[in-house]
Amino acid sequence: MRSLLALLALASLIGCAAAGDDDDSASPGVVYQLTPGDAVDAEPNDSVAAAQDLGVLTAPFSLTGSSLGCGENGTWDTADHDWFRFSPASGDPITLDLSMWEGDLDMAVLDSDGQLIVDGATAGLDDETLQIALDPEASWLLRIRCWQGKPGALWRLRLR
Ligand SMILES: [Ca+2]
Ligand SMILES: [Ca+2]
Repeated sequence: MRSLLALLALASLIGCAAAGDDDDSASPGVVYQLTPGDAVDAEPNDSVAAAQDLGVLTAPFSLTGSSLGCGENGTWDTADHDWFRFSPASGDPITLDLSMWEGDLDMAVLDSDGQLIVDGATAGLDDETLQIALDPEASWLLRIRCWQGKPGALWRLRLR
């Protein structure tokens, strides 16, 4: 699965000559590739019902993936939604850092009923950070989706 994802990411990046993201090193001919995290975005995970179960997470932890599609014209219709289910190892505050390449991604944490707890959406291409303390006895949902950018936009989430 990991090699497939790497291949997909590679395929989507080859030929992307325009440097339109927040990575100053972006230049034609450069192929971006992410070292897979402790867990990797596995499609299909496009709904709460299909959320990928990450189990109990202990910092430091990393999750990598790609947004196969991004939103267009102010809607999410064409965006790849990536849903994950997890429980923190403790009730201590955790920090979630989302780094992204080739897209403007948003992340949010929701409760198991799908009620929004915290939304990290900020306009623009800056990386996003959330700090939150969650009940370890409950399970929580993490949603990552691409508002605008290139299909195949890569992302890395770090839990610390
Ligand atoms: Ca995805
Ligand atoms: Ca997905």
